[in-house]
Amino acid sequence: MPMQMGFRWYGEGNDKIKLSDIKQIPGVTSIVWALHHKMPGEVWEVEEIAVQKQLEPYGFNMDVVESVNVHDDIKIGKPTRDMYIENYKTTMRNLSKFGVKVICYNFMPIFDWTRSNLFHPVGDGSTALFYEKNMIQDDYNAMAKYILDFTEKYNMSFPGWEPERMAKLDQLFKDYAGVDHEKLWANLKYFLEALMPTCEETGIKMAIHMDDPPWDIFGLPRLLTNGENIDRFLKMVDNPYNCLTLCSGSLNADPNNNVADIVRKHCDRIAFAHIRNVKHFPNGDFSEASHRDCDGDTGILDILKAYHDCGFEGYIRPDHGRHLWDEGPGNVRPGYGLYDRALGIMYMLGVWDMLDKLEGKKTTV
Ligand SMILES: [Mn+2]
Repeated sequence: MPMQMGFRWYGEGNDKIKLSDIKQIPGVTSIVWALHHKMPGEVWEVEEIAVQKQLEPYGFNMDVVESVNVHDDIKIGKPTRDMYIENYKTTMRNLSKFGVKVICYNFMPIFDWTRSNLFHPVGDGSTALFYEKNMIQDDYNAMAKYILDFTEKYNMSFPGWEPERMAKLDQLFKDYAGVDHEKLWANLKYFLEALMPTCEETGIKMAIHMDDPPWDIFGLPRLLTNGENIDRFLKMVDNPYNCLTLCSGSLNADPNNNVADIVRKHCDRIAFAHIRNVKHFPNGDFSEASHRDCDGDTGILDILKAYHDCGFEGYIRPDHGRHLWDEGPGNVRPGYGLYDRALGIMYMLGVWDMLDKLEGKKTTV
């Protein structure tokens, strides 16, 4: 099976982009979706999942879910984790009834992706997500307030930034007080070992997303941060269903990470590839950039070549894009506009098609 190109879509009524818009981007086969109204730990019911059959008339598959979020009790290792793991298994079995093949998830304590500015000028009139190192130091409440004020003002929700959870931040920090790196590794192992039989039963791969940014923030441990820790993760539960969502932009926020090398080393365990370009500044700040190789420092061409060389048969999606033209606060999900992701797809498929051609292969969807 050839590589499949995906596009993340937040669902009817929750995303201004229409499926008919996405249909006009050449080469997209897969809508990367989720039930965004579900809280971490809740079972996704069959009737709720069935709504996604709306993708079928457009010829899109629903193979990849991003994300089924993991309840904090599992990450902390509370006794209640077993109940939440059982719920997770039920969700997997329900998803498998609709042909889902990959679940993307993450294991970051409390906070999901973290940025200091959602609409930072890139310099050409567009804006992008930005990380100002000095802004993300001690005051987690200030950072959370910036994100939540934004979501409230524009009446949107971000996965991983549920207001219900964020309202209990101080309590969550207390709950995580004893969870250091080793405890978090052990809790991740416990979670995955419990799920592997259900993966084998349902054929679903669990694909962990890299931590974004790939370093500890606010004193909270982060694990999926570099090549060495990825090696450890894959060995820890050495099962073909224990896979990666290799996010190039998350990893390359640390310029010491060589994403192409990781692709070559672990291609068979990468179920899902996020391709995003990042531009670094000397003071440690970084900005997200267009997918064009020379617009950032991530090595997009090397990464695509690595996937192509190893015969990658998983799913690729453009990760975040810039906000272009009329896209701005209030009419676009930060990082998830239509235009720059569409441009990113065309750039990636252009590279991919040429690599196919150089090998004498016929270009396919
Ligand atoms: Mn990503």
